[in-house]
Amino acid sequence: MAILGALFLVMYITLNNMDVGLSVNWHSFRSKKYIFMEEKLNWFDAQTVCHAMESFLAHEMSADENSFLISILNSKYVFLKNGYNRSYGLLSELLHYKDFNIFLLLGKTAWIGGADIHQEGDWRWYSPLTEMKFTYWHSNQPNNGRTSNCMCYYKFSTTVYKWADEPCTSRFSFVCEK
Ligand SMILES: [Ca+2]
Repeated sequence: MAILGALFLVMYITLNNMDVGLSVNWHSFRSKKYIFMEEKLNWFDAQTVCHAMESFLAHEMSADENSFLISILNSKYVFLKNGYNRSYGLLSELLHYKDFNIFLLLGKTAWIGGADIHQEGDWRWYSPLTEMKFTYWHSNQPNNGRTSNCMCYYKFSTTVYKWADEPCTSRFSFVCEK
């Protein structure tokens, strides 16, 4: 019990001395740049925020671009800052903060720029409206008909990220691309 108490005390002191201060950055992959936004917005507001940053929700995705985004999603961590606030970062960035070793793995749903708003079942990249040449739907997705017209990365129980359809009014984190 004493050991457990000491462990909690060490954790408490560590948390209260953390000041990680990570900033959110664009991640480059070949000619594209991606940013992972932690704010939870509906699909339309997410697209508006991307536009304000001269970008779009991630779109026109190839197989390797999709793999890159999933690798980022799988390595996303939340750092605990001063015990209460959160600061987000990537596992690779953690290497720059060797003193900080307490973090939680995030399992996040994130909007990307696919939708079938214009015509049910005709999934395209928005916008501009572009044909979807590569797809990465989960085996039973899209499965929600007219209720769900927007696309996201969803972490399924098999612990893999795949594409899923969700109601556009749901509020999720999102990925912009420029
Ligand atoms: Ca639909």
